[in-house]
Amino acid sequence: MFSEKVLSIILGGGQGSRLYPLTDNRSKPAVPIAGEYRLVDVPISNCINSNFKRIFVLTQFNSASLNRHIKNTYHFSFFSSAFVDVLAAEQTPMSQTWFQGTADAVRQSMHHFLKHDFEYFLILSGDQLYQMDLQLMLDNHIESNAEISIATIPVNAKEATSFGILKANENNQITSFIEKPSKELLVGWESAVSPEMEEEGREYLASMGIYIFNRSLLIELLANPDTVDFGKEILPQSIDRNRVFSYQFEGYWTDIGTIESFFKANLGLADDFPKFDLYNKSKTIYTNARMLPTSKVSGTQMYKAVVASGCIINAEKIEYSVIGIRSKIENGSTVINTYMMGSDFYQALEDILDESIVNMGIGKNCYIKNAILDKNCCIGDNVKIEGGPHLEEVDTETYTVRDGIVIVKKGAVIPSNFTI
Ligand code: ADQ
Ligand code: ADP
Repeated sequence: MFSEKVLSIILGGGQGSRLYPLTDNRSKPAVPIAGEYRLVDVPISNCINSNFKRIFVLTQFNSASLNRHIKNTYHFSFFSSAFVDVLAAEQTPMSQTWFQGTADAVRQSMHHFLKHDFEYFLILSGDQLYQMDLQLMLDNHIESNAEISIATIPVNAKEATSFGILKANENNQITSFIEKPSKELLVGWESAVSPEMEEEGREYLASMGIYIFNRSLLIELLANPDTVDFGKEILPQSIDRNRVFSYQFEGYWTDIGTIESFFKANLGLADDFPKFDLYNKSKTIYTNARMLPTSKVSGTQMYKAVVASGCIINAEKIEYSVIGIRSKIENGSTVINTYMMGSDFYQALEDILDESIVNMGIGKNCYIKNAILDKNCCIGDNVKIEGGPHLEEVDTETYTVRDGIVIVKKGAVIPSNFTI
């Protein structure tokens, strides 16, 4: 059984331009993370672990890999009404445009939601890494007699300008809210926080972009077609009119909507004690069970390396890196500070033996540092890729440089002896 009270809606992404080129030919929820998962597995798993098992994923465009991933991964019992469904922006007689923003995405899909019985909408962002018991948030919402609840987390002044910032009274009722304030506007928005948070300089209460709305209230608020965004319109306008409460969370939570934060969060899994805990049974992150063979490693020095299933690794050295499914790395190569996403399939033996083809994976005697290698990359022999602040931002057919990180595009062929 699962909670009948809640319908979960995951905001799977707008155009995803901040994660370009990873979102070039897939929707944002389908972007691979942590060697064998997809971004969307995180909010879906949080919902499932909280016993909320009716889940819609809203996305700006339909991508084959997202649909395949959801279909292959989330099977519920034949007798259960649990589901995970993808809703892509669609043209209907009522709406002929793409989603204009987060609230508009929910409005345009409302006819799908209202076919179900539920009391609360749970709205979640699709590009965050965290593990949270959302049932506790619902309990708090009900106990406070709230109409809207916002999950919140203390952040420092630098981060505060990228989030919705709020102030709450002693009962946690939110009294004011400002979306992404400039440094100047932030003055006076500090909140009383726990001594631990204060010590870390985290004195601003930020919205985590996770909301619970009473069903009838959200329907009413979205009836106004001028409201396009939750952060910009719906929430600031509701503070004075409705009972809006803060549900404070102090665990690990990070937004991975940019290349830099995405890169850091992935490599963070190679830490001795990763903040995102993939080893806790009650917080399992689910993904496609691919039945891959175990990984095979030979002659490689590995320091803080996370290696997914199905890899064949003969590299010289792998350091502080995440190596995704079905990756192949040949002799003499060094991989440092790199997220290699892996491959969708194994190459046929005749292709591997064909000397005229650059094979999938990393060839011999390469040096790869500060890079993201998207899936199915073919990197020849003696290739040097070294990201860092010395590199200018560029976008070529095979790679992009952003925030000093080299991103080799999906399926790109980098010929032998190439240097970036
Ligand atoms: P942002 O994350 O900057 O701030 P936004 O760009 O609206 O806000 O994205 C929220 C979520 O919705 C993301 O997962 C995004 O991918 C998705 N999304 C955006 N546009 C969409 C669309 N048209 N269709 C479907 N999904 C879409 C928000 C809040 C802040 C809060 C931060 C916390 O506005 O107040 O602090 O989240 O990360
Ligand atoms: P995973 O969940 O394992 O990452 P995806 O669903 O993203 O897998 O992609 C694997 C896809 O790759 C499958 O749809 C499969 O059809 C495709 N594929 C398998 N073999 C090949 C091949 N030889 N060439 C191109 N694509 C392939």
